[in-house]
Amino acid sequence: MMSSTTETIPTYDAIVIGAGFAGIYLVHKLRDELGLHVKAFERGAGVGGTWYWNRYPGARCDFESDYYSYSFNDEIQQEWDWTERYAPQPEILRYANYVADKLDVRRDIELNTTVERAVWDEASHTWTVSCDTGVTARARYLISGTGILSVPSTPKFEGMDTFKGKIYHTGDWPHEGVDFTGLRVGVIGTGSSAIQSIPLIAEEAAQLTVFQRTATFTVPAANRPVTENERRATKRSYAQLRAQARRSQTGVLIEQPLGPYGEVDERIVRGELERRWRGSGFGTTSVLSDNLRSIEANNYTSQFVRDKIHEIVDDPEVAKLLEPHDYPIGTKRLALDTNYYATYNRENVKLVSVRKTPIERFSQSGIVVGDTEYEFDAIVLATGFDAATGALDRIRFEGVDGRTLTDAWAEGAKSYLGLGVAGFPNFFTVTGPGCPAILTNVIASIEHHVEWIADYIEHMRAEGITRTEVTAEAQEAWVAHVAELAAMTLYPTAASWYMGANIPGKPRVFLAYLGGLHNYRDRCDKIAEDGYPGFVHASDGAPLASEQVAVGA
Ligand code: N01
Repeated sequence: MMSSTTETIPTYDAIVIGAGFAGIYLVHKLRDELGLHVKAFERGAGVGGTWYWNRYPGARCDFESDYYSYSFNDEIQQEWDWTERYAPQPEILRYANYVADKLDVRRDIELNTTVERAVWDEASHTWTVSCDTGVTARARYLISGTGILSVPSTPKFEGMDTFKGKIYHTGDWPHEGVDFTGLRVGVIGTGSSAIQSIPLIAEEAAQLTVFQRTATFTVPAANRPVTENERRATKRSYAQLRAQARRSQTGVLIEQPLGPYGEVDERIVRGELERRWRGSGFGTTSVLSDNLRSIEANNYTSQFVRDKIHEIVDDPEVAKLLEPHDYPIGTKRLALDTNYYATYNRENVKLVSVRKTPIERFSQSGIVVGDTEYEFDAIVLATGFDAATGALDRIRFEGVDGRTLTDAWAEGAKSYLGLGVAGFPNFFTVTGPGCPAILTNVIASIEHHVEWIADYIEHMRAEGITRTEVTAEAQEAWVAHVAELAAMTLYPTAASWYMGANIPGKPRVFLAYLGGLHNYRDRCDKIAEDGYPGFVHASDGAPLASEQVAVGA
């Protein structure tokens, strides 16, 4: 058991885990606006989180950069110029670094440091955190900003270690880049990462073979450079854009539906789908308002995309294989692409379905499926992430009575609002399971959580509260509410990472609140206004030095 009274342990008001978009903002908010003594620990050698690790060819955001960026500081949004509608990964990483410098947060972030364990101490109402570097630190508040998609999932294929070529994972890409020129390359997976990288790998490789288990719905990104005039117009209207985004379902303005299936003239629906296909991104699949609730509506939209595949792909057999049939469109993450389906018209690209005959094993020279051995120089695993809970599961959180978070979540992640967990006092999770983040522009969700947590901490300090804990009742009620909303939709019918279904043995729980960011924000605001029902407070922890000042002030 770690001692909480050892004075040699550096003590902070707050410890932040991670220095991605959440961590950068947390350090700034808590340090510069609340005046707290803050320390962040980050596993990577740089800031940026997802955008630090996911450097595969074609990686870019798929919410417009005008929205997929911080809104809390007008100087930042006025100074920064996005060059494309959907910025590429190097530009987003430059942006994260620019913000970190501008806000001068680096001095409070310890890089190359993985938090391994965090232990709650009931006597002092503090957490003691220990890291792989041997660093130990103590704080009143512990806040995770560990990301939703930060732990790559690598299936254990037999014989993987015997393969003589190189194996890469899209979620942990070499920083020096990979030159596929003239190589025979295999890609496993056809999710968003594969869909972004396949067209670019195909341009370099001598041969590219894609192993597809589940065909994925994707719609054109219609990415393009941003003109100077557009940039100026956006900067002039940022205040309004951001306000609208905060009041929206997904933290971004998406074109409105025309109405439910059957209630709008079919020719109008079809025409609108055609129009949106040419440039509306996610809006393409929201022409029908009941697309995610009615299977008839969904079939209509799904079939529209399947027809498009046949229009684009020359070989009808390949087009047939690319047709998604295993889930309703939108119930697994929709992808946005640039030339994905057209890539299968290239002479050097081959599609292999591993739906009926799975990958049997890796050999020294490649991949074996049934009776066929495919030979490669390099294999790319675009096999996704242990989403939402993966990064938290890898840290040993020991809460009240030493109970671990992994134990608490053994039958599925449970959280109140995706912000706190019963049994883990003074621990806040930015974009934790059960909040809307997964289905939103995640930066909008991150900003909301950081601001809500900061307000709560300010309240606690003003009131002399040293301990807060989610009640089991509030947590159960929230979990039931999240599940109830999911059950009213088609989402649970898909074996998606939203359900934890991509990780063998992971309990199936729908990991997102479906009520929309706007309603969720209202709910969180009301909870704050009402004095934080659903949390119990105590004030008998010895005050930290900075708290004596705060309460006395
Ligand atoms: O991962 P995925 P991803 N044998 O889980 C297949 C975000 N993102 O990294 O569907 C064969 O979607 C698996 O097959 P199946 C975005 O939220 C955003 O692509 O399980 N195949 C699937 O095809 C996204 O949803 C952007 O049958 C195997 C693929 O691997 C999330 O990250 C860009 C297999 C994994 O797809 C994850 O996307 C990229 C096996 N044993 C990612 N195991 C933006 O545009 C797995 N697969 C911002």
